[in-house]
Amino acid sequence: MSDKPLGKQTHEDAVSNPKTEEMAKNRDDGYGKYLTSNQGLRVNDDQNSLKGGERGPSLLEDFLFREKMTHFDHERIPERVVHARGVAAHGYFEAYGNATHLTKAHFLQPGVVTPVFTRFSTVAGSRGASDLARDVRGFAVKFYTQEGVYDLVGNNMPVFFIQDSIKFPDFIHAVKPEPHNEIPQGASAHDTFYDFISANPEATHMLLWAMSDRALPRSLRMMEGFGVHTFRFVNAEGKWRFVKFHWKPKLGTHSVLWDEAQQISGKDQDFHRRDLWANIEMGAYPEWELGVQVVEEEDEHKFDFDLLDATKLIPEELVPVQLIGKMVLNRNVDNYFAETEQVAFCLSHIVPGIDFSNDPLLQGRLFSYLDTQLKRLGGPNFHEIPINRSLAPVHNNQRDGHMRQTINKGQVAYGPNLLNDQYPKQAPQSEGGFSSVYERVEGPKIRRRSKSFIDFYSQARLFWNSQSEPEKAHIVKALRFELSHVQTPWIRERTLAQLTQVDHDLASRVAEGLGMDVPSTEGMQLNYGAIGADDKAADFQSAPAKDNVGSSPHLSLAADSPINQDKGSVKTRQIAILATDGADVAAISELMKTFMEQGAQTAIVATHLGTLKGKGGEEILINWTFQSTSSALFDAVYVAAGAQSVRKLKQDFDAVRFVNEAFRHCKPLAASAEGVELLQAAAYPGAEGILDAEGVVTSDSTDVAELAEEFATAIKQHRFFSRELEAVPA
Ligand code: HDE
Repeated sequence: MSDKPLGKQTHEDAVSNPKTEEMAKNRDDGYGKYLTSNQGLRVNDDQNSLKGGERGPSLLEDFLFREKMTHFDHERIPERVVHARGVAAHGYFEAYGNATHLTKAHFLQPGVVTPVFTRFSTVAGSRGASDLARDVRGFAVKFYTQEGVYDLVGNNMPVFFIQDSIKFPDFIHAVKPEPHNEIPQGASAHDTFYDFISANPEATHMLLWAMSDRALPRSLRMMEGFGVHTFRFVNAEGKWRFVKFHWKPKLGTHSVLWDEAQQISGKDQDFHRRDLWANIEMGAYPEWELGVQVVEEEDEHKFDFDLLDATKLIPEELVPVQLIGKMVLNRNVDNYFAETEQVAFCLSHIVPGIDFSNDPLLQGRLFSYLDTQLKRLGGPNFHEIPINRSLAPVHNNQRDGHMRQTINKGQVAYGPNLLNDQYPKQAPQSEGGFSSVYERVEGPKIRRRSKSFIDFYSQARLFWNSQSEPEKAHIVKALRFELSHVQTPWIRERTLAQLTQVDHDLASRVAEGLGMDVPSTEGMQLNYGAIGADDKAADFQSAPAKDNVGSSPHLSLAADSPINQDKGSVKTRQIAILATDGADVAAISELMKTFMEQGAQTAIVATHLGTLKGKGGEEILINWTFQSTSSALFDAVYVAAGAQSVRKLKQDFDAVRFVNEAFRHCKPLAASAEGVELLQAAAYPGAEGILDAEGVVTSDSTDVAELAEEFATAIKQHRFFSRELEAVPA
């Protein structure tokens, strides 16, 4: 066989990235070149169309005009029906080499480094929606392995709204803008979504995730990823085990508050996209570790939930996550459309050593992704688009179709053939041929939900129990916000009825905000979702949540949660320095230097743009004004010393508001000498105790060394929710 054998790829190879090199022939920047038509004809005048007379009609003969305009008219392709808004980057995956006994997948063998392309997305909004919508985030990774493309198409939440893929079109129709008026954009706070939720209790667990802080990531670099379904690992001996995939961010998992999210959507709706792009550009490459939870085949039924049910997770306390590799994203795309828009993820892109399970949500996805690419990218040759091209050689008897790139030689396009000595030939497993796991399958042909899926509330209660008090308060506020936007009273009531099955306290806190009572569920049919017309509804009614579900600390984002332990860092954190003319520039410079050395990023926010003139005549460049930015775009705020500067800031309502909002959003704050006065000025209702609050660091002195250390410790904690007050808008 002439194909290159599977070799060991070195780390250096992958950082220079074989996929990046492979795509080189498709790149063009036009710099230093003449303008041409698509046929290579040099164009002499691209400013004027061909006309009959200077003021006369345009001529049909103008082939240059027609080519240019036709291409423009055809620039758009359908956006993804879900996950339309996304951002992606290149990088590499490095296997730790400790999974050899679990899987024969080559990219997970010791020392193997594989190029990847990773796309993050929101689900409901269209391509132009805000990054900060309350939504699930897609987390899709394409591995260009030496055995072919492998796609791990996951989300930032480990469960899903529905159990059977046949319900997906209904669920998406319910969450997307309502069809009569196309309102609201990228938001779940509307009647059709909650009508669906209130009739489909299988969605309750995921609803709580979507209402939690997980739906508002601080950064795409600071969120977990999950394969959601149970998959299988198959080792070289053919032994298989169930696995769940996890991505663990090196920077910890952090979120913003809903009030902040709404402000960010106004000030910078590209906030996440910009944050990912900027950090990669400045070399602060985001990293995640890939982990697996492994369940032996014989343990399939040892849990009180079904491993094939995608509305359930395996608590990490029951089955710990083993880390088996890491991903680094180290290069931005050259062209958004060619790469991020045209990348085609398919669950069916799999490699030997990994296999599917019978999860009915997964099985339906196996159909949908290929199907959707045919429509979106226009035909069956989308695998030839540079970003989708496999690094492993492709040979088969598939032919033709729109925009075919490969020039297949020879008279034979079928198998078996003798004319071409059987080539391209089927590969034995020993040569990397993919073979599905051998499994006995039997059962009646039946459309029915498995009874083992019908506990809709216990894991929702587990999630609720696992949240810290501030996180619980955020869920309550989110549900109050969402249900306030629902116009139909009985939809609110039915949703409360679902919530009360999870936890009475949760339901009554939400009800209080809505000015309602928690409804009695007596005689109410809570579930319409898993039932065919001839099924008995009572057979599919979930029991109430189990009493003894306990809690899973890994599900909380609190600073002391196991998922954030030892991950506190000031790296890539954005610190606003509030100062204006007359400020202590020497101290500002020292603080900036200290934080930049630790990998944080600082920006001076002042009353005007241009140069700030310090009290001793020194000058420093200003980055933003109070009109052009907002504290919502920063992680922490420092007010510099300097009597004249602070006096001006105190007179500027936007500067005062900047501090007040940062405080109410529970962010670390610091101030030196006169700067403390601005904090005091910002102590209007709801922030009276500002100077004594947790995470507020002040110093009488203008010496910033000690203050910077204490401030850094505060920034590492991300937020101080203990100071969260009722005054913070929902
Ligand atoms: Fe998707 N999903 N999905 N999904 N999904 C798509 O494929 C679908 C589900 C996810 O960055 C579509 O190329 C069905 C779960 C991501 O390009 C489509 C079901 C999870 C992305 C589709 C699900 C996901 C998609 C639309 C229920 C987490 C964006 C465009 C059975 C594990 C990938 C496209 C990218 C995209 C179908 C549920 C993740 C229509 C039928 C569960 C990250 O094929």
